[in-house]
Amino acid sequence: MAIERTFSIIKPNAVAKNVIGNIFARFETAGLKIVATKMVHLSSEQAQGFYAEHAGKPFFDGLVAFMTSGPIVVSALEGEDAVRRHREILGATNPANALAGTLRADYADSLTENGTHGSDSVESAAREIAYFFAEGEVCPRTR
Ligand code: IDP
Repeated sequence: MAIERTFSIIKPNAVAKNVIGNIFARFETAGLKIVATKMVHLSSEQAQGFYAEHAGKPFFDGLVAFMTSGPIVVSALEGEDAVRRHREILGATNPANALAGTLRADYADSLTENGTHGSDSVESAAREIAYFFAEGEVCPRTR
């Protein structure tokens, strides 16, 4: 299985619940390694740019308002099959469909305020990591 990188966001509602360490523990328990991380408070422009693929959709303005409502934690994770396994830990986008034991089952408040983000492909991950981190800020941990 290939070593991949993926990109994670702990969204404002999950940061507000004070569960950053708990979420990191779930990633680490699953064998995913944090290779970059920081807390940021997005501007509207940054949030619009990150979610550009959703521009024009009915939920876009609400999503941008939510994502700028408080600080978030952005991270790059590394591990075998990281993209798929990370999304498995997050659970379904809509918390109503998230399996018990997933982060969204535990920490989502609504479809928009669903607690966490995870890249949906290796290509998206590379783009999303580069959106927040310079190359030298990502520290490889698997050889
Ligand atoms: P993902 O985060 O699971 O990859 P996307 O479809 O890329 O899901 O949507 C990005 C984010 O936009 C979701 O995590 C959620 O916060 C929000 N979102 C997606 N679809 C809806 C919707 O139909 N209503 C409200 N918010 C939505």
